[in-house]
Amino acid sequence: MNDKLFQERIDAEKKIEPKDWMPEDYRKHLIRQISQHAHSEVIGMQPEGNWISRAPSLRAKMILLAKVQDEAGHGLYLYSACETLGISREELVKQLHDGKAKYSSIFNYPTLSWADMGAIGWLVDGAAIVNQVSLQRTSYGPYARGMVKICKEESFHQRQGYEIMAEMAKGTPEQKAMAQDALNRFWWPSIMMFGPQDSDSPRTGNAMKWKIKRQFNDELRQNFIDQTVGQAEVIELIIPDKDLKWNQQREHYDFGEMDWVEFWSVVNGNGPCNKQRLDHHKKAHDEGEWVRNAAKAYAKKQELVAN
Ligand code: FAQ
Repeated sequence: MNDKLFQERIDAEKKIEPKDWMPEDYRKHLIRQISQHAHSEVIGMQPEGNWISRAPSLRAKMILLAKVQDEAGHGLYLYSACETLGISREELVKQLHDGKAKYSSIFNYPTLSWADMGAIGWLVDGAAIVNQVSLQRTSYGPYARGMVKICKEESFHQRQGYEIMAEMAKGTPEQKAMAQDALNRFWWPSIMMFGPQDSDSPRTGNAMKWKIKRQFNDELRQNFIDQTVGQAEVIELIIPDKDLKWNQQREHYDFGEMDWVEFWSVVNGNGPCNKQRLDHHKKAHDEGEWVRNAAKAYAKKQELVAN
């Protein structure tokens, strides 16, 4: 196998599997993207975990608990997919702790009220689904198959978030104001999840050539906006973008300019909660060392018994 034959396989829509030959840059690109995706799922548990003990009813608490557990599961599928590329879980976590690997900018914003649980499910999971539905057709087999299962669960997450928003929007004026405030704070950060504009996205070229990404950042962002505007209208909440307007010619919504200075600042570690999120992860990882040691010792013992 060589680069040319590999590209022919990709162009023929054949999946690449762990033991197949692949160019070193393809492997590295996948390790970067899949690990960052895994870190996002796991760090993404923190903003919602903040509200488990303060959920307004037992029903709401059970649903949120299940959702946060799902995110842990998504992290595990993704770390496992990444490990098939020849890198260890320990190394991936180290890259996160050393600041070499990123995670989604969205999780560096605080969750200030119960309505934020609604906004995260509706908008953040909604944006994640748009991206991940596209990634179900990614060229690397284990990543593509992981996406299929993850998307099913994300759909439930999106609906639980939308239900919270819908309930609050038709509640008391104070509840409606909380829902609107959550939408105001989470709208633009959710739009930013799709990454930089295509003209400013250094990874897109290879990602599209190798069919790791199947759609451009701007195309996915537009899809998300187009599908979300109507949902906001149904529950009578206002999207905080004065330039948002249906464009009959394009058959898409036009929308305003994102604050790119804020985007890059958060991506580069200077968002409102970057330090808090990473510190919390490091602490939990250190405190969990005895669990990992016990699991390793148990596996070793089982091996000895078997032999
Ligand atoms: N945040 O050249 P591009 C979820 C970085 S899952 C942080 O466009 P690419 C579920 C990018 O890494 C959410 N960094 O890069 C959930 C690159 O830096 P690098 C996560 C960002 O890879 C819900 C540089 O900027 N989903 O939410 C961001 O082609 C609720 C240049 O960018 C995924 O990870 C950003 N927003 O496109 C969990 C999906 N945008 O690595 C809990 C898979 C860009 O060179 C609760 N990933 N950067 O140092 C992807 O689709 C892509 O990696 C993109 C970025 C679209 C994120």
